[in-house]
Amino acid sequence: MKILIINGPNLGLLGLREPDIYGSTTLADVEKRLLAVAAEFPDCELEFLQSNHEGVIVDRLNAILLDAPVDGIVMNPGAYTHTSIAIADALRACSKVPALEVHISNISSRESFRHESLTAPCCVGMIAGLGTDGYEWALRALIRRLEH
Ligand code: CA2
Repeated sequence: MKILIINGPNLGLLGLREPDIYGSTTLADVEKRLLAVAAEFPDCELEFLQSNHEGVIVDRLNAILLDAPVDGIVMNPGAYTHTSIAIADALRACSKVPALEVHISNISSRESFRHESLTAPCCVGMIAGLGTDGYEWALRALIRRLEH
């Protein structure tokens, strides 16, 4: 089972700025934690991508249908959540592969421009507001879904 973990723009700064909103855990810490979770399951492989570029994320999603298949996706599209028809279309194109959207903060309780997610309707579900723990819950939920 191969799962792609995508983090969008500015999430490479996790733990380094704005700890009041996003906490003090770094992206490297999150990825380490997710690798430990994956190791609990036989044959579960993770691939990580963090990019500040919309096209890089679209390219990786398109590659799922071409030469780099995966079984599931955990994605925090960052600010592209609220703006990117291109990422939403790319997710829709590979909708046979379940995707779970993660937000560290509770986007519903923040500024109104963060309330709408263009990408969440293309996912099987969304976890928001649980801090960086949300990535772990998303990965576990996805693995459970893929196992059954
Ligand atoms: O809550 C989330 O996970 C968000 O996807 C984070 C995005 C924001 O635009 C979304 O509305 C909600 C922003 C990510 C920026 O990450 C930073 C981390 C540390 C320091 C600065 C930015």
